[in-house]
Amino acid sequence: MKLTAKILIGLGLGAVVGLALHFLAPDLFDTLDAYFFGPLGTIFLNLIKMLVVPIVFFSITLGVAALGDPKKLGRIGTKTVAFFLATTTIALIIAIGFAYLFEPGNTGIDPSGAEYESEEAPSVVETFTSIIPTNPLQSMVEGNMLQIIAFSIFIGFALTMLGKKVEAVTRVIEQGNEIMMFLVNLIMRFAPYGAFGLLASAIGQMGLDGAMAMAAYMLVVLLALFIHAFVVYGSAVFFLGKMNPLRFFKGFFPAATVGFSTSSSSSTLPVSMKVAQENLGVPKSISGFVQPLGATINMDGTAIMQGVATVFIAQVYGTDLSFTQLIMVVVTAVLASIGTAGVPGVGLIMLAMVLNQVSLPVEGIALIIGIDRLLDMTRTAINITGDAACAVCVAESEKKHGLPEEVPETDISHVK
Ligand code: DAS
Repeated sequence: MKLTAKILIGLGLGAVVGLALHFLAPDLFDTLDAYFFGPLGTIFLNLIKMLVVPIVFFSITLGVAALGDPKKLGRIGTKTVAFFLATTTIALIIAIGFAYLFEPGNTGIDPSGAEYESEEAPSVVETFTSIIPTNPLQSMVEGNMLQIIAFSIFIGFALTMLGKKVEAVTRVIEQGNEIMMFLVNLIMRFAPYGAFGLLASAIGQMGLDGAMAMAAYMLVVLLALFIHAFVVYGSAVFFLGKMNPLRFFKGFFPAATVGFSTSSSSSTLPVSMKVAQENLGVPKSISGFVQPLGATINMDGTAIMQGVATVFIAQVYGTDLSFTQLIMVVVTAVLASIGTAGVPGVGLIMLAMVLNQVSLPVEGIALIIGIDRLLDMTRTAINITGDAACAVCVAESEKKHGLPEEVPETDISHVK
């Protein structure tokens, strides 16, 4: 049976078991969650997290080195960032439009007693100035993705400019990348079990009672997420990527299920890249540059949640947002998504930054926090799908420039 089918079965079983235990045997659920579901999900999450830093370093370094010509790096970087900003802005317009159309905040929800302690969000300026690492090894130890990406770009650029002088180092990095991809294959065999544990734990803790009260809000977010994915990404891969959208969504689906399970773009990165390269034919040099960057700075799904949540909270508190304020929501949410790493729940933390920008009570977040985990799963799957869509479009656009040389694959067929 295909791995995707196994992961879907793991997800489905996890949801059913978690929900059943939540309603029928909550005490048994607590015990199972503590000693089985939780550890099972955490082991899977940690296994793929283990590969994130080395994979980001190897893939971006090789991606930049394989691009060869620095002009190519500039061209690809420009296209990538332009795609990210455009799709995130469109995502926010869809989100805010739907929130005004369906008015989920006008369903008689009482905001009294809502309390939320917002965490300090990094300012936009410090987000950009802190991209250059003062100590690259410390950045790797701390998992500071933007700094690791910046350092990798510099190393890749140096490999290109020094060429044969450093071919031994280039070879070592190529082999390191192959080792990482081998390990991804190995770990993915555990994905169905990890997905089961993560879903059983999340659904079992949340139940559906919280969701009913927030049904309107949740449905508007989910509708905006799927419209954005199928309409915006579907159109982009069709017109720009010259790819049948059905092939794109079917091909990337295995990675989307892992993103849904883990609620973390960064943790899913090894799988996202493997799937984009193997199922969508994205060259390693493009995938290795676009997807790690996207997992860190491109979060359309998160921006959609922030757009809907801001209007929802304004509606619940009876506040009318002016057009200028809505523009500020779009700008702040786009910048907020750049500053956030792709880890579970980070979108909610950045939502506080957006609410502050338009002087809305941050306490409003308490109204939606209960069901945020389920929405986080869905928006993470959309976030990484957007990164893959960008990689497909950039790869197609580079064909007329002559795609960069492929990094030769080490033969691991004896392992598969
Ligand atoms: N979980 C985040 C991600 O990994 C998204 C979010 O928190 O909104 O993409």
